[in-house]
Amino acid sequence: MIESLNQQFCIDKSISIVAGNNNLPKIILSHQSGSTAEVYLHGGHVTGWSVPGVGDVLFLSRESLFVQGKPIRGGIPICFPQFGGRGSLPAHGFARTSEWSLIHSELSDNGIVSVELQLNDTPETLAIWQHSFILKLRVLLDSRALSIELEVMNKDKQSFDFQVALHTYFSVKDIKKTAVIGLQGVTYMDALQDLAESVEFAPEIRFGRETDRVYVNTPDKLKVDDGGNARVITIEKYNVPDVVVWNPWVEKSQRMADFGNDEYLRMVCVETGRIADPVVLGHNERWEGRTVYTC
Ligand code: TA6
Repeated sequence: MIESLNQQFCIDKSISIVAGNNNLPKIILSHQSGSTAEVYLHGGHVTGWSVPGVGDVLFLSRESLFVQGKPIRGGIPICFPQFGGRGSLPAHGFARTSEWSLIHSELSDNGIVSVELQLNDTPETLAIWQHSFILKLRVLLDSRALSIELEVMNKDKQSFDFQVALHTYFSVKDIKKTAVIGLQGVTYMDALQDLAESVEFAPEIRFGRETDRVYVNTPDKLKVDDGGNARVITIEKYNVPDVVVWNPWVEKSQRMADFGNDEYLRMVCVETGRIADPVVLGHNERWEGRTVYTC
């Protein structure tokens, strides 16, 4: 499988497919500047993004599983067609535990390296979500930016609604020296308080306990200040209104089998999605959203 994928999609010095963890097919993107990214077909899951002089930007748990039917813990899980437990599907939906197809690879004239993956409905998805769809993921790697584009198409005759999010795990040196900036004045639903609504008063969100909040209708630019590493990651989003801020802290970390007990100290999730107000698509209609991470 890997050999045939390379025959179709390999681009010398830019894109190759290798056997990743547990021999799962992994796409490696390499930019001429030295930045790299990696994407598993399993889950359409970006598991790594590294920039010279900055280091690894995404967190990946040392305990993560790489097995069929289970999500990878870390990187950029794709939540679709449901976010969290907001419905009858498995948590965060089935996209992150499905096997995606690689459909396109490209080295653009300006040096941007990109791949496109696709997930269609399958007998397994139709058994739990009776809608025909096409979900496309585009990953674009530049010298200091990683862009993630999602496109949903309704191939059904009836309308359907969905939630979608990039559940992005950022690597930080020390959560106690980390801040999320740009959400002051925004209303959030606190998942630890039965989704009770509050308004964010802090110009910088800092962490000292389990934090699990869905910020609704947020500004399209925010920052993750990884003070311990003296680096700031900028997040810019398009057609993606909501942001989730999550750190499991001590007790929840201990309850997560695929997450080290101490790993909460070195990660923060800042997730971009459409959660509070699900997208409704009619027959043949499509939705697109994009998030650009820059360091
Ligand atoms: O995005 C925050 C959240 O919904 C938390 O409630 C927590 O459950 C986290 O996602 C991880 O979910 P997972 O199903 O990947 O363990």
